[in-house]
Amino acid sequence: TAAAAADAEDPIIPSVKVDYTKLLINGQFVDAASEKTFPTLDPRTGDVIAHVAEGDAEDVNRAVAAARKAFDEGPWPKMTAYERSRVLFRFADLIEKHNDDLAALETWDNGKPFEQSAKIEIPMLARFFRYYAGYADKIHGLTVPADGQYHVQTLHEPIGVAGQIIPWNFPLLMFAWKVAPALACGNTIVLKTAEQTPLSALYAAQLLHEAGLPPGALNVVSGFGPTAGAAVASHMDIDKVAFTGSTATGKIVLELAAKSNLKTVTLELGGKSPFIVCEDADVDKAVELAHFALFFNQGQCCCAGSRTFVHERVYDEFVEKAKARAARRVVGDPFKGGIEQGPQIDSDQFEKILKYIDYGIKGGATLETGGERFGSKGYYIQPTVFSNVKDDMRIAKDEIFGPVQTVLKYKELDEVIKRANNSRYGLAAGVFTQNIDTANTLTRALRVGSVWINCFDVFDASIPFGGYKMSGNGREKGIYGLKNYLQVKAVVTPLKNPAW
Ligand code: TXE
Repeated sequence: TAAAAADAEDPIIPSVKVDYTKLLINGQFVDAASEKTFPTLDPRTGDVIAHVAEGDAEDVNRAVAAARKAFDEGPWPKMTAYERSRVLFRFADLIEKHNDDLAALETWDNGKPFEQSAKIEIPMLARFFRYYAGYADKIHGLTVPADGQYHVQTLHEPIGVAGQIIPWNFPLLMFAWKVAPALACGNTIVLKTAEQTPLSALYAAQLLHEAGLPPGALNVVSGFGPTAGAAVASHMDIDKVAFTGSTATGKIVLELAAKSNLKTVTLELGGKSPFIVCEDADVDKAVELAHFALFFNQGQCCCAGSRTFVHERVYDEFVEKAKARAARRVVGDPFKGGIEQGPQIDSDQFEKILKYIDYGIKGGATLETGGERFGSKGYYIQPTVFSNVKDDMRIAKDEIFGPVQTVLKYKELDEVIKRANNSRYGLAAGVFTQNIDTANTLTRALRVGSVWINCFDVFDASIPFGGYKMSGNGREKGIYGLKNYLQVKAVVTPLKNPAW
């Protein structure tokens, strides 16, 4: 079998060197104050890739001091916007030059297919920085026609020191979503990467300095959530915190921000996004798109289409074909060509997913395919499909964050709208139909931050992304993403000669 074949071969060792493992504070790579390190693991085997400096509260203090100084004294926020944009453009060029090394680090630390890293994610990283580089010198306020004899203008200013806490599922794209708009607006940053994937951000941050970023403008602290992450969220000298991760941790971040200095908080949290296949759907196309919507990135997407609602008229055919498609999914060493699915990120997530598969079976859903680990080492899981899923089952309510598709049957449009909206989450939705009226109805009725019609996971830099309900607040990407990093100052001057 494919599983046996995967086991028989040793994992491919990428040629990239792991050069950067220390904390990046004030433009220098330094050890943690405690001199502690932690291992970052290869999800294909569980073997150690490298030992990385483990930052905690004291290192966050040092990083914040550097970011504060770089903000208050410059040069970053005091440089002309054009100069700032040129640094970001040069960084994008360097990303392209180092595409394959960045992609190799990303795949090694995360387990995602190398082809996905090299052909999609690293090019998108460059694209994001170019997108926001273009904004840097086009950010400005308004002249406001207030009542009375006043000249009123707004100044759009950077907020100050931004704390950013990111997850492990798209380490470099999360770096881009956070760092690019913050720098474009002239903020300085303390970035806390995920403990599972510290490597690629350190490499990228080094390139950003090579592109001309002054010391202190971006500080990167690797480390754990309850120590380094909590220190960022509760720091008195951080002006804003942006977080992407689980809803449970998002609540903690918001609480820590409130208890400290009321820093503004933007949150991009979990989801349980509906993917709705209407009765007029071309079933083959719907199966393929629903498969992509759920299984992409090992199912580790906040917006994964993880509740596949299928109209009863096409349900049986859909389930048969979805099962066959999942069974055909190519799982294996992500460094090999043609691989669609690598390992899950770590043993915690691996165990969590297997536990949910068990809930599915015990809860009475029908296991159509998969359901077990793939191979015998590393964190691989078989692509899994459940049919006959009911709304109140745990697999239909909770974020599984793995390669587990749950298929639910529906009859009426009103019914599926209610059921799709009956979730504490509201991140995204997929709609598959040829009927414009159905598409328009669903678009307006669904309480979610993104609706993809006959497509899914379209992540262009210009398109805003964020959640309704417990999927978070604020929008990242596009022009909306700038708002998170700007203060608005109203400036009022009496007019001396009102007649003019
Ligand atoms: O998330 P955490 P985990 C979901 C997904 C997954 C689950 C758990 O369902 O199975 O969350 O994953 C930092 N103060 N998502 O445990 O804890 C942490 O170090 C400050 C959805 O990895 O949210 C990391 O940098 N920070 C998701 C980041 O928070 C803290 C992406 C995310 O970790 C902290 C990832 C604390 N007390 C998981 N505790 C998405 N929305 O895309 C942890 N962190």
